[in-house]
Amino acid sequence: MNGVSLHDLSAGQAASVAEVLRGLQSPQKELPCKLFYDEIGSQLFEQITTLDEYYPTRAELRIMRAAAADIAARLGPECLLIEYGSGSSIKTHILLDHLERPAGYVPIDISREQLEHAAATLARSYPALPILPVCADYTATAELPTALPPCTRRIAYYPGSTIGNFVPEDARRFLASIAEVSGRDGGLLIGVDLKKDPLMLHRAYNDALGVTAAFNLNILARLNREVGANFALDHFRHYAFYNPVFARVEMHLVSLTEQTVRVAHANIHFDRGESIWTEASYKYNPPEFAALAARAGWRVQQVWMDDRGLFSVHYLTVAGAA
Ligand code: AVJ
Repeated sequence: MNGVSLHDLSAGQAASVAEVLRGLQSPQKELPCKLFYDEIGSQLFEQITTLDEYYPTRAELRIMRAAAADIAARLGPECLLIEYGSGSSIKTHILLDHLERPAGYVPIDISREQLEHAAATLARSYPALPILPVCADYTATAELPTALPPCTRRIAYYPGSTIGNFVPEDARRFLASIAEVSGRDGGLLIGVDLKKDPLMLHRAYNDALGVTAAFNLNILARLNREVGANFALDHFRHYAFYNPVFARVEMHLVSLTEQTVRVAHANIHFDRGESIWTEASYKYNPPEFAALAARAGWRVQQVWMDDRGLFSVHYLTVAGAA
């Protein structure tokens, strides 16, 4: 693998039975959205990013292309890039093409196959760049297992508006833990999806080809494969909508019948119409995100948006640092 060696903290990355059962046995059934990203789910997500209706990826790429030189100037020379949820690392290519003598790249992802593939691709494009991939659930462990190469400053990169998948209090906690890893001189480059026409949001999570539905339902297929569950996928409906009270898209899997499903050693009962909540995707206006980040010890230095105002990329530094 081009001399790239991977740190694996994922313990085989199987879904944790205890965490799954805790979610399915609570009054509002829920499953953690990180379970979407097994090999099949990561491929389905890559397909989502190419859909006509799913605007965020294209909007963020447009911002990154237009602002790359600006961003690189902000980040400065010899920075160490630490990417949370690196996925296919496409946006990272744009960044690395513009950074001045980057000290290294640390991609962190829960999907081992995708991480290996992305790290190998980057190693071919940037043969001199130290790449230190970490396979981990970064929501559970903020600490990095590797000795990091020396650098001018550590830059956390968190694209894709994945911060929106946390409820705001968890988002604050996660941003605060990133500040710990980055240190006093650290920076954070983060993609944040913006509030907008709710019908546009609705379409983005209800695409005509049904890829988002397949992505949502794959979580049940995964439980069938990995923890000995017997979900009948055609007895559940993908249901996604924008909730303006909470400024979030909610994705659910709604039971179409009264049914009992075996999950590991437990029986889970569903009433007709009962849902499993699988994902929240919060949307922020720039001042709202700045306020959230401030509560985590970050100060916004600059915000870039696409010309249609759909998406934003924020650069922040640790508040109180020089
Ligand atoms: C890009 C991971 C943040 O909330 O939009 C896409 C994933 N879920 N369609 C998002 C997702 C449904 C997603 N993230």
